[in-house]
Amino acid sequence: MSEPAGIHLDSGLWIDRPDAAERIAARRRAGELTADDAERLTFFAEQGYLVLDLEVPETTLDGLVAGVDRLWRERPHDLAYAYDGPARRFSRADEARERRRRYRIHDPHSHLEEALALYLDSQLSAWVARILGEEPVAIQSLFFEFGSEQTMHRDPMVVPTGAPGHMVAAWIALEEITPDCGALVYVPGSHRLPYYEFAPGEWMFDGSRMGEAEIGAGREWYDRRQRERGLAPRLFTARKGEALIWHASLFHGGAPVTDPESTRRSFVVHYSTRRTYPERSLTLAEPDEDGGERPVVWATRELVERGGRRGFENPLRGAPRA
Ligand SMILES: O=C(O)CCC(=O)C(=O)O
Repeated sequence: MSEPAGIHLDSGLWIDRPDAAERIAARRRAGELTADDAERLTFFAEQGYLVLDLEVPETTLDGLVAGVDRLWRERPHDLAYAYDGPARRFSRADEARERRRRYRIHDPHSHLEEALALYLDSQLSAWVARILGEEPVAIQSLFFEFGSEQTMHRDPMVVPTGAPGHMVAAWIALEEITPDCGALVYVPGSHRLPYYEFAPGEWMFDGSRMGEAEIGAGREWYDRRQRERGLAPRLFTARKGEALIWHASLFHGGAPVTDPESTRRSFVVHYSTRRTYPERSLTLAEPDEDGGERPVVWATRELVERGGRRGFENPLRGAPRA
């Protein structure tokens, strides 16, 4: 039996059209882009990522890291974290057991000024706007203290958006990132691959209906596609303050942590197009009456704004105690 060809995810965004390179050249001729910006955009269109030196003060990066120590002391009930499972309120976190590799904090921009500054950073936002070709909106932030060891994936497989493929993400190094700390791993050029069909017509992974069998079959299918095209993974070993911006469809994940003493402090922002993304939601595992847990969806339409740049508020911000 021949293999399924996969699904083409039609974002409708200019960067995904076959004439993207010509459009960049035309905008360069019209003086709308500098030579450097045109070169970087062309690289992004071809490779699916670009690396930037952020012009943020070091105190912002260090302040965010110090702020996370404070969050661990205060454990706010209206902030979420996840450790090897669903997101839960920080007030339920157990530092001794859970402050370790693979944990993350969701939307710390609601509690830390430095995280908000990066969430709405002007340089990142300008690049994301250039890539999307329209007004972006930051939709979520994540803080990682250690390597995530996250499975290789493409964001549209797991993160819903209003329009297919309307997403860009930025990964910011809050300290020097070495190869042994479980650095971000990505596959240049993989954004142009078709999508595996987990079920007929479905490119998203749905954990309520799918499991290890679908994950394994998808991994094999994608591995073969990458090998056929000679695509190979690369580690983002970064300097403090460097950021990698990736295309929605770029394969990425967390490399294995080989130095158990290492940290990998990093901050991630996901963006979509403001026009197509009206509401942000977050599902938490909340305690139920029987001593178990039930999923509760928190949603918000509230935006935070700085200098005309917008992002969604943490949906849990200001929530009453559970
Ligand atoms: O930081 C990582 O290890 C992975 C982050 C990631 O996959 C994401 O935020 O989409």
